[in-house]
Amino acid sequence: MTDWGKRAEALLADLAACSEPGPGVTRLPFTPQHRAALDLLEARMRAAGLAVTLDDAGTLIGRRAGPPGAPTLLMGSHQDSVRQGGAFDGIMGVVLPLLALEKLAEEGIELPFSVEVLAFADEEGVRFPTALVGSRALAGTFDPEVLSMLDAQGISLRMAMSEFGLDPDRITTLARDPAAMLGFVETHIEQGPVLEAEDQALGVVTAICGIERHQIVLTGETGHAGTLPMEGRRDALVGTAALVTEVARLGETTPGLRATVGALTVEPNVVNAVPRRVRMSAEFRSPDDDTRRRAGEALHRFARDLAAGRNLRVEAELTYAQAAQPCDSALGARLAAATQAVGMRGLSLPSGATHDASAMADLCPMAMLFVRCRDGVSHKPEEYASASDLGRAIDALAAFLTA
Ligand code: HGY
Ligand code: MN
Ligand code: MN
Repeated sequence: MTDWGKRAEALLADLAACSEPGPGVTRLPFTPQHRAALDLLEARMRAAGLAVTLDDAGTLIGRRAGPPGAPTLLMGSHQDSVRQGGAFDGIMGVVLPLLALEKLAEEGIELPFSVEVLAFADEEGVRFPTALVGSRALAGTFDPEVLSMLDAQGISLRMAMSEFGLDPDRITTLARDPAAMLGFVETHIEQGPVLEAEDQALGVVTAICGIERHQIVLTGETGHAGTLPMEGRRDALVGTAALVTEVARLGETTPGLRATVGALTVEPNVVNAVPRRVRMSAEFRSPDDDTRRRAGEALHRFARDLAAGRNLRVEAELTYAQAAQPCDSALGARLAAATQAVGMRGLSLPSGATHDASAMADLCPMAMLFVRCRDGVSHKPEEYASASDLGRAIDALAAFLTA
């Protein structure tokens, strides 16, 4: 009797090694680590009898064809990680449906439709200030403008994709025909504490929160830390500190809003000079889009007033936005029934994290299966899902495919 959870755990461990050195997993898109993960996945997909292709958005596609003319069910998630992230976020959603197909093949079960397992290149938006490149390509909502966006080394997304062997100018030809799609099902570690608190291995997602990201740059004047008088200083970091506190205050006082400053760069960033320029990120998330937008607008107003009061120059830009996205209730109900078929209660819950599924909703009905997450932690090396929960998810996906 195959222990599918152990098989998944072993493959996820091999994929976790496709990482930059350091704690946890760091696998950014269009990098040698990405290529190593694709090589591993391609070999496993071919061994499972899938036809494998890499599209020009960098999405690896493993296809099991159904009868001629049959519609296609899309499954999958993202291969990329955050920096020093976990071994399950994203990549679990590629491995589990792949092993569910392996399981059905071993049991000699044919499906009346085609299935594609997708490994999207870039969901996190960590390397480039954009995200969901692959899922938006399939949904036909990809904006070629983002190809000019630069990473921290000044490499454009276009350049990174071309050097990865892709043709970025063909991304807009990748849109799928909605009429030929049955739907998209994404399996993902919960990244939160609910399933663990409810003692459930699996749950079905009701909706994916909306998100927006801002970049704010404050510019003042540097000077000698020892000789420049405190009076009249134009210290960009002191101004930024007030902004950071305001982001936290917005999050702490607005129901249903999560607010985070995750990235900060200081120039000249030396102990004995007054900071001249500071760039900060600000991220707002909410299941309600108006709540999120109001927070972003309030922060821009606060930044303008603060800069005027401290004689600083301010540049505030909304760099990314993704609307909240309800999951398809019919597809979700089928997924919930499949979890109950493997002994779960069929719990449903919202997602505070964003996912490729929110982009895929522009193509076809989408649903998400969550897998329990130890201590609810994610985006850190301690992220963990047990082999038995992985096995339960594979059983549920197999039940879903054969329902
Ligand atoms: O940030 C998120 O919610 C996702 O992990 N990209
Ligand atoms: Mn993810
Ligand atoms: Mn993530």
